[in-house]
Amino acid sequence: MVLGVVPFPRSLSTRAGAFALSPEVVLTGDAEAASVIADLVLARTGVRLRVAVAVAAAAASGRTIAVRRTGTGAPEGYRLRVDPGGVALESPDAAGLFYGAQTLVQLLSHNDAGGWDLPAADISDAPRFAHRGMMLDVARHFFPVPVVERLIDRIAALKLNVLHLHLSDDQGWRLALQSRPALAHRGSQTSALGDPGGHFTRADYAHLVAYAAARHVRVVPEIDLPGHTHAVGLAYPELVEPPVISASVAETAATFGGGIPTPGEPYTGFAVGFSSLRICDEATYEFLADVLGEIAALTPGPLLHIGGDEALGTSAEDYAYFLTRATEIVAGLGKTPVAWHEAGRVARIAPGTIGQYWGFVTPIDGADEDARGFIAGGGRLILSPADAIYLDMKPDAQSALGLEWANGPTSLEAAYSWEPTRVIAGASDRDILGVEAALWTETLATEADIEAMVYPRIAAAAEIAWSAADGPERTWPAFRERVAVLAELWADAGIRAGRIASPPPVAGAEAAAESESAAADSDPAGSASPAESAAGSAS
Ligand code: TNX
Repeated sequence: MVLGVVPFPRSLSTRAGAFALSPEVVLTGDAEAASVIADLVLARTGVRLRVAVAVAAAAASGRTIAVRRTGTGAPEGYRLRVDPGGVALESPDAAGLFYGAQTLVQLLSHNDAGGWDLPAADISDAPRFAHRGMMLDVARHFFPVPVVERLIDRIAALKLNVLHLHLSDDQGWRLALQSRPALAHRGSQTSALGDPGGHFTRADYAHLVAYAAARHVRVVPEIDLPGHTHAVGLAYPELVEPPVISASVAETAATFGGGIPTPGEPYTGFAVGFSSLRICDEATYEFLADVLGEIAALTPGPLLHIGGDEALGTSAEDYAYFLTRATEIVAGLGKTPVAWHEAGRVARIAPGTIGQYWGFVTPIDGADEDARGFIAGGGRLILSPADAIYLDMKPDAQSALGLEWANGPTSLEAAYSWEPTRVIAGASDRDILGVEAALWTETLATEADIEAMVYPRIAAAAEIAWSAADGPERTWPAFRERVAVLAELWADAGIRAGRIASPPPVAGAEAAAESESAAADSDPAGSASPAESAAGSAS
């Protein structure tokens, strides 16, 4: 039987037999993790397990799921042992218990009696990379708090631990600030495609940070600077340069609409690289101190992202001057700056600045050289190769949603088939902080749009971020089979996932029989995958 476990653990072995869930099963031990498991199991199966923190109470009833913090072992790791008579989950920390709970839920399957079973198994697990993230662009289209909450739950279920919020761009400013109220007031009214805008209040943001923390997810806020700042000019025209209308800006307007950016008017098109803060004006740095200072104070996590991408109308000299000062401001606030990879070409950015690489799996145009600049400066890299894990690339040529510029369309196989240490020559595991999938939202206006683009490819990003490169089942054919099984869980949870493409036809009778049985198990090949039929019934 194929287990829908993604990301795949360091080691997993199954034995004969199963642990059957029933309302008599008692959860014992760590109270927080026990209640997480009870909630997840209830949502997945409808079975309400009892939580008895006092072990004596549980002993009387017999079968238990025993949850224990051990204090030693790999951070975020866990051991899960399932026997027909009981289940034991152990971890050194709360995050590891949380991830063990997620694995437990992925292992659940229907039994012949109409109930739910866990297969007897031994699992030992821990992550490869510390930073396992997803970026959501709430600037091109704004998404309200409940949508972001659901996304947090869903990425946490795949053992991701970072939500990077792209909070500002040419099309909108999405966080209300006490120090600069005009930003949200004037800069957040619209979205790309002329759709309605919106913004988070400080309380919304604090709520999301806490909601994420409860699921072992840290929020990394991004204010994109010095480009991508047209919306700043709606509030503070004196801080921005006039738009630079290049041939590519005009061409993007011709292809996608949205017109030519005009000072003082909201921009609803898709062009990039036309806006800039005024680099040589001290008022700009007073603005940065206010905005970054307030966001740093609202954000408990260590990272603060200042963008730095596509400042195409800014001279190299001005760009370097700006990035030096902006990263120093962030460091002075006690945070580690993060910037897109272009900033790695600046000689004097704050030491330890983290670079986020958005070039291709096989770098072009010196993007790898830029990325190595961060390592030289004592920093590390977050890898977001655009032709693999930019989730806004069309998943297939027929998709009405998404863009294609990064060698798109990007299949699930392309999202899975790359190795982090082989992207930037000279960057070893130690230089790589982690992996982040990115969802830009120029073409995405609704939660259903998000789901169609995020799923199933986010599962590929999660496995690359978590599972060892040479780990068990860390191959495309094995991953595809597991994802097809996991898609049933997604469909049951109401997620309107994109479809999982059919495996290519296989030659030979033996192979054909094998592919038929795989189809019967999980229907990865059928035209109506579980995920797809969920999409059908929901729309
Ligand atoms: C590039 S890659 C961008 C974004 C766009 C995205 C669309 C990067 C750091 N910037 O501004 O939204 O492409 O795919």
